[in-house]
Amino acid sequence: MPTTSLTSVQVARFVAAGYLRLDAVVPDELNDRAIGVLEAGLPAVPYGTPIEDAFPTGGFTRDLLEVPEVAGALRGLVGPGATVDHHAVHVRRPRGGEAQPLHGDAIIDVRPDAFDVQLMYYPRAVEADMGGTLVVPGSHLRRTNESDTGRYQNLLGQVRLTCPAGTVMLLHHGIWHGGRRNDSDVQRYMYKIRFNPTVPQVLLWDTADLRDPAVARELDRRFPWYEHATGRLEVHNRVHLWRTMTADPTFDIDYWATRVSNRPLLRSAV
Ligand SMILES: O=C(O)CCC(=O)C(=O)O
Repeated sequence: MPTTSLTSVQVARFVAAGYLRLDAVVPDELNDRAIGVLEAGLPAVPYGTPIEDAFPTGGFTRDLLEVPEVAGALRGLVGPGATVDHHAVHVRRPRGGEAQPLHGDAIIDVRPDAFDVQLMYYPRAVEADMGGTLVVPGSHLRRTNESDTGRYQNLLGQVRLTCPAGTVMLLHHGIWHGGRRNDSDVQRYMYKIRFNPTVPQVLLWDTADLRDPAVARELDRRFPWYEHATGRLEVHNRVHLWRTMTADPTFDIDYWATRVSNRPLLRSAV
């Protein structure tokens, strides 16, 4: 199966923002096929089912996952052998639905060394008034409990997705997001699949640019809604995730993680 690998800069962008966008990567033929499939609905997949068993060869979902950009990005983030957590079709009827409160898709999840990836696929273009998924960049490492963030109506720098047909987003499971009301006359389709890793999420992408200074620049990125002080904690948390994902316990940005792990007593005992 041909794949298009992610670079280290792209993975660092995911670690900083909590999501990656792959605009218009799914061919029109598959986008057209998607509409009938999503309208008809898809059978539930039991938690933990391997992709090959959940989505047989030649079926719509398998073809979607084999689009080279999608396959490469999934492999880079969640690795080979990922299993399916669940999948769901989200259709927002014209002039229908209510704004979902901001939420993360699970309970508080404090795993320091693993994350699930949620794929969101949009077979048709999403315009500004269609209730495109709202995401809050950089929110994924601020551990919250499901919809406890629902009281926040708008955050500076939030992204209300607009995109061309055939766009796929891959999101860290912790990202704050929510579908919005569809104020247009056009149906909005979104198909979501959550994947669980079964291998350590370490150096799974094309690492040729691992030492590129652009990697640290991505990881040091601040988002407009961050408080001055807590924004530093977000960078600190990313440093830890990057250390895990690169098996490099020395990686740091401005010594944020090094400083708070300096234990003279332990050092002198060695
Ligand atoms: O409809 C959407 O765009 C998002 C829906 C969603 O992510 C959810 O229900 O958790």
